Amino acid sequence: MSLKQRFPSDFVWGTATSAYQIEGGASERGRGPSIWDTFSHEPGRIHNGDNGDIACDHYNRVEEDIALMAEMGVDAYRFSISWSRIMTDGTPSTLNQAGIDFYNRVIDACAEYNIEPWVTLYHWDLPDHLERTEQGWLNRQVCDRFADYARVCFEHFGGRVRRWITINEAWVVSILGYGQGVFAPGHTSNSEPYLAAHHLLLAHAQAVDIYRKHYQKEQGGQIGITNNCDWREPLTDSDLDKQAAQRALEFFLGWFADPIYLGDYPETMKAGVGDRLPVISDEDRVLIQGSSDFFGLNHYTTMYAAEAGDEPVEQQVYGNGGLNEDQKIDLSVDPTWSVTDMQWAVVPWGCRKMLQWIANRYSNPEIYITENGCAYDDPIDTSGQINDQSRVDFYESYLEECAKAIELGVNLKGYFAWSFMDNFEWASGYDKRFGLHHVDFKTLKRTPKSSARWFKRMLNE
Ligand code: PNW
Repeated sequence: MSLKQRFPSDFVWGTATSAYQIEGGASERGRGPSIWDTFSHEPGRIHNGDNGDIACDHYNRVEEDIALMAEMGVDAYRFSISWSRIMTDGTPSTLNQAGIDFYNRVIDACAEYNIEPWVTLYHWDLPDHLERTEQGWLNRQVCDRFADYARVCFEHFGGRVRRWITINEAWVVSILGYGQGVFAPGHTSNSEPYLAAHHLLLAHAQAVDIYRKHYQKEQGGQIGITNNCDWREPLTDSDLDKQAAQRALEFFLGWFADPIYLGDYPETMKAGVGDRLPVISDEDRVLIQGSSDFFGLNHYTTMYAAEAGDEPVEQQVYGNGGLNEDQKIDLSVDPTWSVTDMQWAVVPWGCRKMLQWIANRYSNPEIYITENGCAYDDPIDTSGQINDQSRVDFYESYLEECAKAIELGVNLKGYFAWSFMDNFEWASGYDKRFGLHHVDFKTLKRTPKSSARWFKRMLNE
């Protein structure tokens, strides 16, 4: 049986991007700055001093890009809306028609090729005005701001968009933005991440409430949230290590998925974080619980987890481990595992175990992998080709494990490859390449890599 045949016939195959990472056109036609514009222009924040001013210039090349996507044969395209492009200062009083027109162009191009748009409302680019004047995600007011923004999107695009993702990776926003300070807005705190996360959850829930009350019936779409989680495998068979791995997953994914599917933060987090963890009030619980029509998962890698006990734990920056002093976990990797350019280990079976963990803990929800992929820098050869065999191997091996998960009863309904093209990889700048299409950042020329052709062949099998 071919790989493709191991997936249901209605399985959704797509690729993904996000606004700040690809669009450029940073101050074109009324777009206001976001916290990522400000952050990336601060010296020392981004590798090489890169920023998203031009990025892939997708703002001016939408049609070309979506034609390339269609060439691959995907069913769906996941992109995000830049909040400050459609509302210069983040509030409806600065509604920007040119911004609305731009996203209509994106949706038109999708329609032309019969590609289903999956729209993320928030992929980290908070309008800078809301950060400067209202303290961004630290102030509960942001939830109403987000709800207003979401309403405008449903109103303008909901007639043609059937899939909405409210927030992308609240964990990254909270931990990397407010804990480790490596992402915008660059704070380092051991309490702000929990407050920001609380508001991210509430903002999501308020937007969902509006969609369900005023738009869902008429527009007939679905709305959910996407969280990221890497797999945590117990280092040994000991009960302590098994508990450590479980605790790590609860601090990572349970933090956001437990309130939505089970109604409260995990007990392990309450114990580890204490009064820095906000309490979900009964009123807020009503909004949050059950607020996702599907389970969006971004998954990249796997690490071993072991009980750290009272040993001083190492705080690993860039993802690994969250605020580790609250979790007391030792993370490690097997030195035989191969790693990508992000130094993220390639462990396909971790993806299957992650899916099974979600299925077990949250009563087998419909899951969409809304991102999975890898960074490798493959050179263009003399004939102009990019032979990225390691990326092909990555996709093939992760999809094998997805197929296995489905065969074991996991309700996996779709898969989006991250990313359609090389782009602005946040603090790593343009140095890390995740694309199925190569982008020459001097000429902005796009070239399909071998992996794009592999995908096309796989989808046509
Ligand atoms: C995700 N971590 O980011 C984002 O959704 C994408 O925008 C990004 O390009 C992609 O994954 C690759 O990085 C993450 O440190 C950034 O664990 C960091 C982490 C996870 C995801």
